[in-house]
Amino acid sequence: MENSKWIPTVCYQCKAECAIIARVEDGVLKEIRGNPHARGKACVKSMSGISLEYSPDRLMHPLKRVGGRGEGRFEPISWEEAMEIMTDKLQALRDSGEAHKMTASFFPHSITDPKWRFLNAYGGFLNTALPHCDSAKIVSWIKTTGGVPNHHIPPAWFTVPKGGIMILSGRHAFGGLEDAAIPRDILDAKERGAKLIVIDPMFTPDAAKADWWLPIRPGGDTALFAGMIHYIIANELYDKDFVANWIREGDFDKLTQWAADKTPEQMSPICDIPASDIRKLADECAKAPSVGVDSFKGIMLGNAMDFSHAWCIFLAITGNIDNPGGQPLPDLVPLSPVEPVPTPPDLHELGWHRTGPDRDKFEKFSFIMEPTWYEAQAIRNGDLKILMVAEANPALTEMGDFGWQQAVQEKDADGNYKLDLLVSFELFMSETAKYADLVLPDRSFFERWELLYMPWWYNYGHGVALRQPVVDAPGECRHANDVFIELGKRIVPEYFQFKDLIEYYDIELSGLDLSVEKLQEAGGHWAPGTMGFRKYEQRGGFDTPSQKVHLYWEDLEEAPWDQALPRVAPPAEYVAHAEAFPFYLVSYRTIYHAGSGQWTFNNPQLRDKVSGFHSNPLLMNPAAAGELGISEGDNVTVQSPSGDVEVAVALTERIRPDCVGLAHGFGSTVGAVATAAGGVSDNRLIADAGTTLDYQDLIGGEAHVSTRVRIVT
Ligand SMILES: Nc1nc2c(c(=O)[nH]1)N[C@H]1C(S)=C(S)[C@@H](COP(=O)(O)OP(=O)(O)OC[C@H]3O[C@@H](n4cnc5c(=O)[nH]c(N)nc54)[C@H](O)[C@@H]3O)O[C@H]1N2
Ligand SMILES: Nc1nc2c(c(=O)[nH]1)N[C@H]1C(S)=C(S)[C@@H](COP(=O)(O)OP(=O)(O)OC[C@H]3O[C@@H](n4cnc5c(=O)[nH]c(N)nc54)[C@H](O)[C@@H]3O)O[C@H]1N2
Ligand code: SF4
Ligand SMILES: [Mo]
Repeated sequence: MENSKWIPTVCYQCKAECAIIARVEDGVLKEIRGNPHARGKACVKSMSGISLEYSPDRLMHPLKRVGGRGEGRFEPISWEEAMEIMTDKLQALRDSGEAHKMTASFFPHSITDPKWRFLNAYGGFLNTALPHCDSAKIVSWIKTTGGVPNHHIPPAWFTVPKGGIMILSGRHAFGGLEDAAIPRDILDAKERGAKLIVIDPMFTPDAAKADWWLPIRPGGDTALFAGMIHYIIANELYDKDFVANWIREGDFDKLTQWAADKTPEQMSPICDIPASDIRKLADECAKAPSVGVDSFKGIMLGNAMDFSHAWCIFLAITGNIDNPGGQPLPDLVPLSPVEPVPTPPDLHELGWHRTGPDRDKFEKFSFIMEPTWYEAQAIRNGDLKILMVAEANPALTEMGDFGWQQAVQEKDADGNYKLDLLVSFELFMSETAKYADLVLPDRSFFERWELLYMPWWYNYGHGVALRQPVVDAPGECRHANDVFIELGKRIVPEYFQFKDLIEYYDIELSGLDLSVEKLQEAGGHWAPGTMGFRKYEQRGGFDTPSQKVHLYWEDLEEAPWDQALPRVAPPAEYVAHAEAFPFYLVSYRTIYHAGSGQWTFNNPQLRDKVSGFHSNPLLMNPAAAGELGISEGDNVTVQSPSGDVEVAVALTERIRPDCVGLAHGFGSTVGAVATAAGGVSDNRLIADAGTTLDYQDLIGGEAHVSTRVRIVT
């Protein structure tokens, strides 16, 4: 195998972005593995990346819509024509003083992504998929410690000491991967004598490996943590040094008052965990050398802010902030700025921050960036004119996906689409691309340069990683970053003086005495080695205004309800629909698929009936099914207050009897493999985000996972 070589790069078959090595033989991709030099692991999606790379469904040429939106009729056009269409529309909107009515939805591989730069320079704004998951978590940590553990910052599981406790609460870490190395790290920690505790209404693969599974009632997590906080305070089991030295004066007293009536007995009926178990878990956590908690979908519950707040409090009073096995706080190593640095528009000043009726309330926003679910509402309001989507598939991922699909087709009195331009950068014709005016063929992650600068990424020790081309791109594929740089050069050239993407990255890396070439020579990743622990001790405090940990959030005293300390009531949607819709809908991920897109759902290996994940039947507990006379394989209609789907039932003991489970991401109507296999979209059942806009920002979570349903036979 003379012409065979292994090239280090970064996987992107899901948003975890793990360190991998790819073997290329005579210019052809042959094999993918985890990068051993970066503690990397490759999961099943990654290893089937060859099927993605060489899929016959790959987009090769720019396409322009010829039919109505959604009809899926396109004709090939040149890149120059596509660039001119985009440039003209963007220029016209900007000239009319409405640049802020342009938005881009993309997955930022870097906080200095050139697509983001374009948005800031142009005056549009970023609307990302990220706030779907965990803005509440990010905002909670900022409010508590001033630091920003992100999206993908679970505890550093490889640092958990013997006897440490690892809690997954609404977190399917073995399937909804934050990094393919995490299952190994958790299991290694168990080998060292740490304990794994899984709190989940489903018996997940994680639960199967756990020392203890607590089948919580959906939406009960805040109550469970509140009960533990009560017990720990009442029994003086908190970390006295940490509380005395590092918690803002007065906060612990307020917390003690708040916790007084949150006894395990009071909390037990809300979360459906016996009071004795709440006490036992609290006791174990208080006495353990470390406790790490991870959650994702738990954070998307209707009361996400309350839960993430309760969880921050729990970790603070047990002394589990920035300690081995606890919640790490990232140490940001800044990249060099590419001058001149564009200033993003002040959307609030423009009157366009949030489309909901209570814009002023959103000063206390719980979302870092504009969540995608404002898209549909903003189109209807006439507040969104140009939407550019890259690496996202809102037509299937939006709450109430049908609402999004209708909104992009809505026309004004003159018969013009309210959304003037919809562009989709994709690898395949996707559900979203089907509605687009322009469909632009992107380069896959095997074909492009990309600097990953998410300083907290699990694998990279708060550093940078390099994605590099390992094979040539087919047809006329162009990297979305190059297209945005070209748009920048045409529309806002003062901010795009650099030659190309490589020069841009070189400037950014220069302050670290790195360049793309040096990074490549160094094996594709670099870390400052400063992760460290208890950094607040050396620095004399946290980055909060008081330099101490804030448990009480006075800025939320005057939200429509007092949220200065967590509310323990279940999400409003659960309560409102409890009678007519007796089941909780649990949507969950599997290791085989990423989000909703063609990248995995159109991959024959990952859709294989035997070795892959083919379809998404409705999971039901046999006891609940029996009461309704439902047997394995029966077709049923699942109805929610806002929609319905027809689906076959799969019986399993692995789910609470009051829940039904539907794997997320299915329901595509395009793609040879994706359509041949079955599946329904869970988002058909979930209320259109427009209906909950007025309070969604404040509770800090969406209703993706707090929908109630009934089953009709
Ligand atoms: N393979 C794969 N990996 C991924 C992704 C992917 O699509 N595929 N997506 C990435 C992204 S964007 C994200 S946000 C993460 C998501 O990662 P996770 O949030 O871990 O993923 P999910 O499987 O959607 O949900 C986790 C669990 O929450 C449980 N759950 C539901 N309601 C409740 C509740 O009220 N309380 C508790 N305690 N548990 C509850 C579900 O049963 C499920 O097992 O995964 C990331 N990694
Ligand atoms: N009901 C329900 N809805 C959910 C969730 C849930 O659990 N339940 N999860 C929510 C969460 S946490 C999130 S983060 C969002 C995610 O939602 P989205 O951000 O919309 O992400 P995906 O569905 O993963 O779609 C990614 C798209 O990018 C394409 N793609 C892959 N690689 C490339 C590439 O290199 N270039 C380009 N241009 N395109 C590429 C894929 O083919 C796919 O169509 O969904 C949310 N929606
Ligand atoms: S979790 Fe798997 S698919 Fe996702 S980036 Fe890591 S190796 Fe790739
Ligand atoms: Mo997410």
